[in-house]
Amino acid sequence: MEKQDKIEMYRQMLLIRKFEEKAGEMYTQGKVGGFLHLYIGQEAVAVGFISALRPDDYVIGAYREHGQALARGVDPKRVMAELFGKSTGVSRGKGGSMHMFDVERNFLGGHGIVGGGMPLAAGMGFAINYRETDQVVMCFFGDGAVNEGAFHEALNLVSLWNLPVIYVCENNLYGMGTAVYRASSFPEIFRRAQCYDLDTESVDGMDVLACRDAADRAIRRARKEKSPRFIEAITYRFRGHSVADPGTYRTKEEIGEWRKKDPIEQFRGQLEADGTLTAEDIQRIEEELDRVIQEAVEFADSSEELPVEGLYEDVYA
Ligand SMILES: Cc1ncc(C[n+]2csc(CCOP(=O)(O)OP(=O)(O)O)c2C)c(N)n1
Ligand SMILES: [Mg+2]
Repeated sequence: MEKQDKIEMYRQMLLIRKFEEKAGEMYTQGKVGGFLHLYIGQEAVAVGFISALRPDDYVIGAYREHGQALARGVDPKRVMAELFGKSTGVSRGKGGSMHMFDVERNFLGGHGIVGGGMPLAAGMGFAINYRETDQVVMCFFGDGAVNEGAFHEALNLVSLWNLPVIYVCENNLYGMGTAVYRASSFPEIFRRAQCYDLDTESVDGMDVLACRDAADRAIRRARKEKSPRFIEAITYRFRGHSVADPGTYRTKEEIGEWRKKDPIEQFRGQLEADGTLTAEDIQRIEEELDRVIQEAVEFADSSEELPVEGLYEDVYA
């Protein structure tokens, strides 16, 4: 991989981190209403996987999707404006945190229903085969989704019909306050996909290059052979399930252990050690991103809300 690509991956992870920190701050100031599920700690998954895609491929996420939207190149201004509920938001302020859509970037949500994106991804894979193109679909969801019926229906169909869908399960060890081992009959999630005869693998979700490698392999096969794949990325969210989570179900020690594996700090250390990133680069990227985030907040804050008539637009009836 080119030096410049690695620097860009570092930049994108830091963009997500800074964006999410600011979003949390804006929530406490009352600027963001409704739910807010932060992606802090999981940045390597979105950036490692999405950076391997072509612009004409499809991405679909769950409700912890701000990071995926940003990694897909959705304008941070429009993501922030969506959180603020403004008309300039990616979903015109009607979706909020859980429902970011950007058709121009083939980013198709943002879904509040756990597991809801999985059958949709199968449908998108079916459309790709029907049109005979070599695009792929990348579908992100949490460990909580694997206990939903939709998981089984979707995996069965992508395998049976050879659909070019890459399922990426972000196993952050918890679904709300429930640890995986308390909810899953066996906790190695990738093994559950094997009963549908899918290619599966488990990857270190705190290692952006490991995620990128797994994505490259999966995409190559999906494009050429229409072969679906299921990847479990083991990761951790540093913050609560949502901003309203008191977090009583995990210990400070556990969180501290995972913070030592911070994906951004790890990657920065590697890039500094091999001479890819200099102290000046780091400083320049920090300053640039602080500006980007500041502009996103100013844009969101100064944008208008959608007029009431707008509620009747973009609605199927
Ligand atoms: C079908 C459905 N059931 C229950 C919920 C309530 N709910 C919201 S988030 C969540 C936990 C999901 O955890 P996971 O998939 O691991 O995602 P994470 O929050 O860890 O990113 C649940 C049960 C829901 N949104 N949809
Ligand atoms: Mg989870």
